[in-house]
Amino acid sequence: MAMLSFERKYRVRGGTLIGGDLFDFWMGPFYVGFFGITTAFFAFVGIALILWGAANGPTWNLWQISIAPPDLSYGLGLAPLLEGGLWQLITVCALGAFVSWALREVEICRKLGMGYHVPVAFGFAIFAYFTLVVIRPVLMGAWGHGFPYGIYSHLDWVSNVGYQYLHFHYNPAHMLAISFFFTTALALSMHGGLILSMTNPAKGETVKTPDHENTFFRDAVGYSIGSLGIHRLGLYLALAAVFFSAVCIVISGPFWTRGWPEWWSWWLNMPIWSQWPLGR
Ligand code: UQ2
Repeated sequence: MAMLSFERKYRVRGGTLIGGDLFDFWMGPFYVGFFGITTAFFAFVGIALILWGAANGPTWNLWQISIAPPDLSYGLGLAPLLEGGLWQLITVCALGAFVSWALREVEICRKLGMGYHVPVAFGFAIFAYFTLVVIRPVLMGAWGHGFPYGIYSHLDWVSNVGYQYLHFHYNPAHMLAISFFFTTALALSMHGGLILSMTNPAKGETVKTPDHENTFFRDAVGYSIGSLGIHRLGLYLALAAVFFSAVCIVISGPFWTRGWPEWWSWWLNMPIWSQWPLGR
């Protein structure tokens, strides 16, 4: 079905979670809905607060603008606007906008009778952000453990927090997250390469079929996961990467406060090693 007639057929009432028909309309190509309004509201207020914070800051250099969280001495209390209060309000706006966007995706899925895979996947990204700026700071007793909102400043934060645990690459959840990121890149490059190779035939050749896809990988590695399976695998790998990223930071501080290399003492201290060399 041509896209224009498809959209005419499926751009129908219903599927809304809240507000009934009130916000059930489109603006140009974009579905609005109740959560389109709340997304726009939180995004507008959040960006305005960032601009106001920048105007009260020392620089307009885009790389150096930064909105810092409150000092640790404020604990989990509210801070004055220019001493971290802005960061707190901006965090509320960011979460409001992200969750609104996810719920707007849910409404679109419902209209189309589709599964909720896209909003669920986006939910993992929101969860990772929530872990950084809410769960971990709450577990550690101060909003000051959140990261600053700035291009360079958030990179410095990641570097400093990493070195605080001496060597983050010894964090087991960090190891898993990185492995999942790399495997995601491997799977997507295999999949992208395979799809382009069979849909871009040489002049005079026909577009190839799923049988070609399967046979290529059976010949190459003895196994084909299938054209549906590769997408399930890709989604799983990407979500696992995000999930273990959230785990690796939330255990740093609340669960383990020393250097990550030292965590591996449990392995070095296993009783079995005192038996070595065997027969001593
Ligand atoms: C596949 C398949 C696809 C694919 C790809 C494979 C026809 C279009 C890429 C190959 C995938 C395999 C062998 C699994 C790789 C496992 C990991 C952990 C990277 O079989 O089906 O569909 O795109």
